Amino acid sequence: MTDEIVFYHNPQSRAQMAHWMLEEVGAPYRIVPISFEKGEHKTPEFLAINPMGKLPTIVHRGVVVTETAAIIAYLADIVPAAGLAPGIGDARRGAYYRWLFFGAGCFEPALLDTMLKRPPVERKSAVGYGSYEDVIHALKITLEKGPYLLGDMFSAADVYVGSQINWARMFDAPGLKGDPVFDAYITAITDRPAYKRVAAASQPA
Ligand SMILES: N[C@@H](CCC(=O)N[C@@H](CS)C(=O)NCC(=O)O)C(=O)O
Repeated sequence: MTDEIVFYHNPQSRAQMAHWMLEEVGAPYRIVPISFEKGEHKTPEFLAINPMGKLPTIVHRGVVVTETAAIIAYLADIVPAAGLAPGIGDARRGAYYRWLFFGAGCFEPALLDTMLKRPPVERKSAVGYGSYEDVIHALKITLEKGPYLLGDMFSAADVYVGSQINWARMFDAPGLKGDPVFDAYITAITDRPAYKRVAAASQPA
């Protein structure tokens, strides 16, 4: 896997998660900085690549990949030597999919609804994520066994879901800060060299 990945990036965005993953796998990539202020994500050129006009977006071997979870899972697959996804046929692959999809389908909307103070829905049973509290509980009891979402194996699911937990804690989302389980988890994943490289690169000069 030597072909360069083109990475449309803005550090003030979900693209940080993809950046961390790019560093984890060590694949060659080239950053194309996208300024939200200048509206570079809504130009005809960029919309031709990602009609949503959103980041992160990557292009690899002529194929566009959007959606943070998909990008992260794709990167794990194209660099199997990085060991960030259980192989097909490995039972842990089920848990791996579970947490990636949970991150995109349950945790993210629960988090956004909570942070944006949207009124709670009346029919929790009809809402995919149930309630914010249910989502946090599901994460917590899994990480209690830990140390990672897949037990002993750090995976791309931790890059994705862990990034979301980390972000949520920075903005004081309920139930995540000052909790020993989440504290230990965040300490462990943010201690990774790839995470630190991206964090250092994102510091204002
Ligand atoms: N579902 C997408 C969401 C991507 C997204 O909303 N990105 C934001 C930045 S965090 C964005 O590009 N916003 C610019 C805009 O929509 O104008 C994903 O998971 O990657």
